[in-house]
Amino acid sequence: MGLDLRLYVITDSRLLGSRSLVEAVEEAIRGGATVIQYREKNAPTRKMVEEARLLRTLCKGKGVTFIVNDRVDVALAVDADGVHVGDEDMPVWLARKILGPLKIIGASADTVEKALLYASEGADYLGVGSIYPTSTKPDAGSPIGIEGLRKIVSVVNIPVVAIGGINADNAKEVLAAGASGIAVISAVMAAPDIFEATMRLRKIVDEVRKR
Ligand code: TZP
Ligand code: MG
Repeated sequence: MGLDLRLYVITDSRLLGSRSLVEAVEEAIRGGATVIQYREKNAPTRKMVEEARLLRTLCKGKGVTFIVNDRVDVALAVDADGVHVGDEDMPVWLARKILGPLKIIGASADTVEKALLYASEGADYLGVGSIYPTSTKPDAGSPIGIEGLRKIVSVVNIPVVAIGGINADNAKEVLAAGASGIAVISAVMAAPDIFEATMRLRKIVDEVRKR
């Protein structure tokens, strides 16, 4: 399907300060994000649909994949490219039943067992982590580290994007462990210059993947 997971940038409205969500995503796209995930844990559905629709349009114009976190209904409502689900969301098999074969479904996995289950249920890719400690997701559980990532990559036959505490200093080792890409929140959304931060990460990813 041509899914390019190299640099998977996730929104977080709490980290934006005076910047707007659209502005932040525009900058991330300009800096080289290959996927944008709309992640909003505390907004009314109406607001989510409105914001997701804006980002959907932005991404479509730039050929960037657009994924909605948690919410199959919001993904459907704005015709997103797909949805990302975790343990407490719609099960992967049911999201697949609702969205059909053409939408992208990503699933979060922090163990080999979950990774195998979600792959068997029809996930297109896995978000694996937290790799390192992170303060962005307080309930992320203990970091699984590079070894945890390596184990999961070795047992599944779908691409893995690594998440949790990833930044320009550790991105290389994550990719070297077999991740198809890196997923970041604070490294981009909390950066003083979102464009610059994204471009820096994209350069690192492309350098590693060249070899
Ligand atoms: N899932 C596992 S860790 C995490 C999510 C959503 C948070 C990642 O945020 P950051 O700021 O890139 O560590
Ligand atoms: Mg979720």
